[in-house]
Amino acid sequence: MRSRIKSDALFKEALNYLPGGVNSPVRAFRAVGGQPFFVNRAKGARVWDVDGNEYIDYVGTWGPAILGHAYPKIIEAVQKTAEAGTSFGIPNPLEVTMAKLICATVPSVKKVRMCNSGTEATMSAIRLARGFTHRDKIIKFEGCYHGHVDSLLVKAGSGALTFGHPDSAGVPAAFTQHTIVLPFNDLDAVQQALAANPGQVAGIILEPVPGNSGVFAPLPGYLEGLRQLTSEAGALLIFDEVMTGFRLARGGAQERYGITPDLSCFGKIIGGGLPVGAFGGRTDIMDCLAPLGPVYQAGTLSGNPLAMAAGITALEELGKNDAYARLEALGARLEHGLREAARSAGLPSRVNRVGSMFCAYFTDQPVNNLADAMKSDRERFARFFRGMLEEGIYLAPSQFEAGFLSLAHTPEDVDRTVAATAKVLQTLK
Ligand code: HOZ
Repeated sequence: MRSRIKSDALFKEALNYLPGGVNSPVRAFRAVGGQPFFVNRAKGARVWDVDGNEYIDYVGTWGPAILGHAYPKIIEAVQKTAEAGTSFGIPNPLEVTMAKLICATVPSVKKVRMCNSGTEATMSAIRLARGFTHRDKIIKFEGCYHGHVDSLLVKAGSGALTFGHPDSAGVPAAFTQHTIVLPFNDLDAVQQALAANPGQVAGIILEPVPGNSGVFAPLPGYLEGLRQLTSEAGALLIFDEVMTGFRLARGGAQERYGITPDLSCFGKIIGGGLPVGAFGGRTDIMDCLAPLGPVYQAGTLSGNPLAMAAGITALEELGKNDAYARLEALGARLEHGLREAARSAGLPSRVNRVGSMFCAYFTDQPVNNLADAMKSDRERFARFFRGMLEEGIYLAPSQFEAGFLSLAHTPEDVDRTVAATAKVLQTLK
């Protein structure tokens, strides 16, 4: 057993001062058993805990670390920018550079507003969709997670699902009465909901590749169908690309699948590891935002120079050296290896992967939506997680999260992970 004496002591102390000992629920390891470890160093594809244990990291700070941890050019950009001031609350040139970069990389985004988290981005995009269309209802999908926005915490994924509160306490029923929740990958359900609520649906928000109930892909024609149905209904199509943006292709899932949403939400990668969010889209919609229009949205730290400097560097680096082809090759190698390991162990499993996002479920049925994901044997997943951790491989501590590859992972890291998987699976039979 790895020694975690220092981590355990820190967690004991943390429990006195932080609810559950953490600042974000999934980190508490409650879904997988055991206690969280505390990290004080990360580099490339590795993290080290305070007891000196090393792990190959497939969480990547929940997505942002696509270039690897402590990427030298990002560190340099943040240090240099910090010397000139950490926050101005006055427009700064880096905001313009960032906005131009996002608009140039994601063609559906003609104008963008920076904010401070993915939650802020989706919350603001929903408000904007409602203000623009003068309609109230929003369609979301089971298992999709759009941050901890009141009206979207309905059948939500991620920590809400992990801890059995997909509909959170503390959200008045009145706040979700305009939220329609449908199964993912079911166009008929969308068609029926739009027909049943004529002229009332402001928008449909979705993770184009859901990554908060594990990972599942849109079936062929699904995103195209949503695009067509929303256009016909006068509703906006809102892609939550907080996870998938700048990850599944430089232009995100919308580039990968060739779909043009009306609004898009971003976070994670565009901050290069600093807190950030953004939403953007069609000019006529974005111009409804204050100060031009009546939809209010604001933020003291929005466009923060440190976050802009880190994010700009990350996005520029992702434009170099076949970054996405390399991520795809690593993903394919991992997918193949995990499938082979499960086949040899004779365990029912499904490995879902889109680009550098992946998830393994312990079920023999295809996983295309939340109901399918719920068929996975979560007790077995928990044992798998703990076994992998002992082997020095850190996966997300919940069945309902995505694994992320980075450009710092090597084929050797992947092979080591596959070998560890094969070993751990033998113990799960
Ligand atoms: N909601 C995040 C992943 N889906 C978890 C963030 C965190 O715990 O840091």
